[in-house]
Amino acid sequence: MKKALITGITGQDGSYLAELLLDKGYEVHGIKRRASLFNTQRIDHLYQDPHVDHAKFRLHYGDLSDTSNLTRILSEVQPDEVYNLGAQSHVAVSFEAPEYTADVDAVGTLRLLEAIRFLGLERKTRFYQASTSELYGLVRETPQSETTPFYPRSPYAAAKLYAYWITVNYREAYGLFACNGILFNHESPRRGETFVTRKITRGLANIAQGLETCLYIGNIDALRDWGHAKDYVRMQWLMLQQEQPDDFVVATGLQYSVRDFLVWSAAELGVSLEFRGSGVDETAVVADITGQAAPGVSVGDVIVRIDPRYFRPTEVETLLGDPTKAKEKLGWTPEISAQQMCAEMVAEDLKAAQRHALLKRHGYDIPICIEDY
Ligand code: NDP
Ligand code: GDR
Repeated sequence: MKKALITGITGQDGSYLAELLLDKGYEVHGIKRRASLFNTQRIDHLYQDPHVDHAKFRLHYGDLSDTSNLTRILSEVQPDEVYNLGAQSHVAVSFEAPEYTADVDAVGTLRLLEAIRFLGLERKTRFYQASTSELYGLVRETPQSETTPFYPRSPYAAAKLYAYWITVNYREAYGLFACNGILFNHESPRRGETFVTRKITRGLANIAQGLETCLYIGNIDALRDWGHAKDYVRMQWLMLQQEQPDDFVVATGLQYSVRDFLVWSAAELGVSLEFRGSGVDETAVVADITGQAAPGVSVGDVIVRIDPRYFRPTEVETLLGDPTKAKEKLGWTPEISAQQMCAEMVAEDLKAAQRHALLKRHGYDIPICIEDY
C-alpha cells in the first residue's frame, strides 16, 4: 500500500486529492494547522477513527513554517509521495502579508525538500509542488505553456516562483523525483469563499434569497482559464506516476471574464443582468427574472457594484493555458466545463442560502459571514 503525505489537506485541492488517493487504496496522511475553531469541514467526511486499527486516513498537526515539525512528520510517515498544496494562497492577501506568504509558500517548500534530503528519502519519496499560472503574471505570450517566461506580479507569485525553481533545483541537484504542476485557476463548491468565483456564486445566491442586497467586487474584466478542482487533482496524481519527473501546465485552453462568470451565475438563479455605467461606476442591474430561485430580487435592483478596494496594486489581467503537453504525455483532459462548474457551485450555494433563509423566517437569524476580498 502506498503512503501519501498532503500539506494543505484542509484546503480545496487537498480534500479532493485525499478522496482520490483513498479511492486508489493509498494510506493518506495530511498536515493540518492548529486553529481555535474546527478547520476540517472539507475533509470531515473522510475522517477515520484513529483508535481503530488500520485507519487509512491520518491527520498530523503541523505548519510549513516549522522545520522540525515537518522533518518529524516525514520521518514518521516515510511517504512514497508528498503533495505540497499548503500555502497562503490568496493573491490579494499576499500584498498585505508578503513576508508570511514568502515564509510559507517559498521557504516552506524548501523546508519540505530539505527534510526529504536530510532524512535520506530522496530515492523513495516523490514530490509534487503546487505551482501556479500566477507565475506568468504580466504575460509574455498567449496561450501560456511550459516554455513561456515568468513575470510574477504579486508577493504570492514571487514566493511561488522561488518554490518552482527550488523544486527544479532539487530534481537536478539531488535526483529527487520532483514535479511542478503549473495549474491555472480551478474552482468547485469547496472553493474558499473569498476567491472571485465562489464570492460570486455565494453572494448572488444570498441576494436571490434576500439575505444580502449587493455584491461588491473588483476588476470584472479580468480574464481567466477556469477548470474544476476534481479534474486538476487527477493530474497532480498522474504527474507522480510518470517514469521521469517533469513539469506540466494544467488548464482547459478556454478563457472567460469575471463578468461572464457573473452572467452565468445569475442565469443559474433565473436572473438576467444588464451592465450599466463604466469604470468604478459600473453596476449590474436585474433586467429580467425567469425562474423561481430568486424570490429576494426584483427587476431594476442593483445587485453588483464595483469597489476599488478589491483592485490589486498590480493585477494579472489575462491568463490562458495551453494544456497540450499534459494531454500528449499523460493523456489528461479536463472533463468538467467552466459553465458546468458554475452551475454546480450556484446549486450548492443556493441550497445553503435557502437553508439560511428558512431559519431566518423561523426567527433564527444567524449572521452571514461576509468575508472580505
Ligand atoms: P486553499 O487556500 O483552499 O488551501 C490552502 C491550504 O494550505 C489549506 O489547507 C491551509 O490550511 C493550508 N495552509 C495555509 N497556510 C499554511 C501553513 N502555514 N502551513 C501549513 N498549511 C498551510 O488552496 P487550494 O486548495 O485552492 O490550492 C492548493 C495549492 O495550489 C495552493 O498552494 C495554491 O497556492 C495552489 N494553486 C491553487 C490554484 C487554484 O486555482 N485553486 C491554482 C494554482 C495553484 P487552513 O485550512 O488551515 O487555512
Ligand atoms: P487569482 O484568483 O487571484 O487568479 O488566484 P481570484 O479568484 O482571487 O481572482 C481572479 C480574478 O478576479 C478578480 N476579481 C476579484 N478577485 C477576488 N478575490 N475578489 C473580488 O472581489 C474580485 N473582483 C475581481 C481578481 O482581481 C483576479 O483578476 C487564484 C488562487 O487560487 C491562487 O492561489 C492561484 O495560484 C491562482 O488562482 C491560479
